[in-house]
Amino acid sequence: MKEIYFNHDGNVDDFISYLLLLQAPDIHLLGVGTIGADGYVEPSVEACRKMTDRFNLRGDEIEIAKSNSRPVNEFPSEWRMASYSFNYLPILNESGKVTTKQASLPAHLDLIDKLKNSSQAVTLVMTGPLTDLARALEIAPEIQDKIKELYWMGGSLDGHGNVFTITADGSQEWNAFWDPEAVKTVFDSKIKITMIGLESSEELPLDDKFRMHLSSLRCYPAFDLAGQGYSLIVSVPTAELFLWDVLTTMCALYPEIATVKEVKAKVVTEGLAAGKTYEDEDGRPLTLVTKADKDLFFKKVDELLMRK
Ligand code: AGV
Ligand code: CA
Repeated sequence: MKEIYFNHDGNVDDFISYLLLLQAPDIHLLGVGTIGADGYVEPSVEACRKMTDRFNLRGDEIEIAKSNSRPVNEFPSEWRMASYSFNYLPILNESGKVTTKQASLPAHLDLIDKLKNSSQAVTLVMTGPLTDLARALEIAPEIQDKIKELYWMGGSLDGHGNVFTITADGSQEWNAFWDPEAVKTVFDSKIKITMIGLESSEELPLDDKFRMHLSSLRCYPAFDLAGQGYSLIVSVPTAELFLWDVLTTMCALYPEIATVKEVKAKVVTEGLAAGKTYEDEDGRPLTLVTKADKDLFFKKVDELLMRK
């Protein structure tokens, strides 16, 4: 059975990724950490605790670890606010109590602890910045031997980014921009990395068709949460929305969804291009997801959300 540790940063597609991991059969979730990057960390921890109470179909023993990592480049607060709204959704508050616990250690130390105590190698799924993993590697580099592979939503290798601020040149993806040094630390490790960047995830827009599909099946609680959750965010031309993290999670669960290419890449850590990932023959080996089988992707998402 696939052993998974999930670390995310509290935006809506991070939460829906967590929902899919809770609903998936045939895996074991070893732990969950959340970092205050594209969300605020307090509501993010709370929402994950409530989601675990409500949707943990396998009954795994899960605690939610709160990160104390800090940004190099902060996300816009308008985007981060969705974490508060998500945490107030009625379906997560119906019972009036929260049973799932917060982990005793901060997220990077929880990661070390859970990896060290795992009897088998663990698949890491990360849908936010790489900071908690980078900090864990600095303290305990030996954990690399316990990491089977890392699926990371971040970066892009086709030269385009999604950061449009005065402090960036637009060539970088946000998760990498939040902490470029962390990307370098992880790239300098020997961990096997599958990168789901903008080239593949931007083929899956959060469009009205998908929203209507979620709505039509809201009689299933997980579809309802996904539809309600996504209603908190809207796509605008200057800040388009995609199923970035959900694709990453689905590729980790069902690798057959992804078409991949073996590449070598580096990351820029200084200046206006900080956070930019790019192909370089002296770079570190990466498995890049170039394309997703959309039919299979949506079929599997449906299967998971229908479980109750
Ligand atoms: O760059 C994509 C990452 C994903 O992990 N996040 C959103 C996903 O959780 C940052 C992001 C880019 N554009 C955004 C983002 C937007 N318009 N709104 C919110 N977050
Ligand atoms: Ca994210």
